[in-house]
Amino acid sequence: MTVPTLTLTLLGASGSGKTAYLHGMYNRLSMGVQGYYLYTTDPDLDLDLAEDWARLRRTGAMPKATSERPISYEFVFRRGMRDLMTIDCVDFRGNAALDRRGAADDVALLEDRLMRSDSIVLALDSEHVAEWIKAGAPGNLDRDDDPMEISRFSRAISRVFSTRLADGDPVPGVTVLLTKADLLAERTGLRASEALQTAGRNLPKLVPVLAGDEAEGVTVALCAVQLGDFGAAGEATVDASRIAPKNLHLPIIFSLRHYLSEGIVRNRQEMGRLAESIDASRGELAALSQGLFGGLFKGAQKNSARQEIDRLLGNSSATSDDLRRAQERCRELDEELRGVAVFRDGRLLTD
Ligand SMILES: Nc1nc2c(ncn2[C@@H]2O[C@H](COP(=O)(O)OP(=O)(O)OP(=O)(O)O)[C@@H](O)[C@H]2O)c(=O)[nH]1
Ligand SMILES: [Mg+2]
Repeated sequence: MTVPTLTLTLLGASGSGKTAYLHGMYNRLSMGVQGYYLYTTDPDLDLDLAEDWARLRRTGAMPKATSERPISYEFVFRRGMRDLMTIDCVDFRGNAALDRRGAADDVALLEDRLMRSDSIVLALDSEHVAEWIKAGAPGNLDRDDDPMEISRFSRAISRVFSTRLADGDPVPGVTVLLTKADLLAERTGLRASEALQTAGRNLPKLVPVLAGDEAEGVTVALCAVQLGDFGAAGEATVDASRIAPKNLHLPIIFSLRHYLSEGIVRNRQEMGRLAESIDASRGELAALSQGLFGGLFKGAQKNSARQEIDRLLGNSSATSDDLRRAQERCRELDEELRGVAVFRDGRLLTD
């Protein structure tokens, strides 16, 4: 099985915690979670990320706000000795998705990238999600007064969905990432798990494009992650003794799971096509073998029909091996993902 490349794009308002999440996620997964590891193909980048994390632990210095020059990462996701997936990830500043085209180079870059993304992560700051929960989880958030900028991100995402559907391509999997999850409990007074469940049940009201009736063909995971219990200040320097990473690996595991299941659908279709071709070639061979006459000429035709059948059978067995391996990996990943709320076609599958 060749190693697939997953194009992943992070969206979310400025200061919602995208860069911090990426750093924390890398740190967590480079140490390994249940046999899964992440590493960067560029060893210098691995050193940069490791140094940043060591500084955070030592001094509490958070990564800087992202500039108009997005930062590209190429990660490889590995299980045991096998590379499972390359993740092509670019970290944009939040406003790259909100500014006018022409305002800065990264605006067009992000738009183009979003169109060819396999996976989109929408970061929502738990501070604001908690406010929404406290207000009774209402629908129709005021477009002009939403610090999460959900309606503008939704428009960008739904443009991607409709273009992909029109081209007959699968739509990207989406993770709604509740960042700074320490604030869920702190701000709502609920237990974090209760607040998360409330957010899950009401996701169609928070982000209708992802979880409402209109979300046909869309798969969405809801994950709450945190780097630590830093409170709401959003400071450039936090209290290093309060670093307490939670769930940072789950969104990537979900992306891998979604990507593999898309591959399974394609593999099944391919198996169906191969089975039809094999039947057709066998029919041809049987027809050629029936008549008594036509000697030499038919012999050559029969040989070529036999060769074609062998070739198709070879392809079919390789595809079925791919399919079996992908199904096995999906089962393993499902174990990891137990407890993550997943929506398909706008309906909650798990809680
Ligand atoms: N309470 C809490 N605060 C966090 C956590 N993670 C990040 N923060 C705070 O959020 C701030 C902003 O995080 P960034 O990662 O820079 O945000 P961003 O989305 O990349 O911002 P832009 O690059 O401007 O779009 C950090 O400086 C931290 O103070 C967390 O787990 N808990
Ligand atoms: Mg950033």
